Amino acid sequence: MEQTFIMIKPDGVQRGLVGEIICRFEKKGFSLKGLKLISVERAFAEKHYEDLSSKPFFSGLVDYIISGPVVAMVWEGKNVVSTGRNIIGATNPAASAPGTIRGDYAVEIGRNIIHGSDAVESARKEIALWFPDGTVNWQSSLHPWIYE
Ligand code: DAT
Ligand code: MG
Repeated sequence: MEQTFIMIKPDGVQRGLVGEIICRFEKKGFSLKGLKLISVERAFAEKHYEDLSSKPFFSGLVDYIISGPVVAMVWEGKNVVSTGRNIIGATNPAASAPGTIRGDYAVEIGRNIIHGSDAVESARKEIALWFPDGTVNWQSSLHPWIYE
């Protein structure tokens, strides 16, 4: 089954949105396969965002990600990468629809509270980076009530 990497950024943690965000993925029917509160160092944040290293906002983005602890998670489910992006909303909260996480809780692109992998391949890379010891292999007993 497909997996995605979801990270609650330092502002989401500081603002007390961890429970609310987890709740949305849980209630949707996705399964939590990995979870940790972690502070990362600059080199690690640069590795996570390496595809954006040439962007003018890169160093500010890295400063922001290392400014406090983040909640790193792996969520599993059918089409969880693209559906997870829909739950999160557009990158710029000014354009994120109401009902999405960014649409409901964020204002600025540089404080958009949550990260979600943008493709199955980047999810695989990000999960390997953030969970080098692997994730937890279990299946929810609700599975037959969520999938036909
Ligand atoms: P997303 O997080 O929606 O996948 P992205 O991968 O293009 O977006 O960019 C990663 C993060 O970088 C994004 O969440 C916020 C920041 N960012 C993106 N574009 C930006 C811009 N034009 N100005 C400032 N920050 C930006
Ligand atoms: Mg991205």
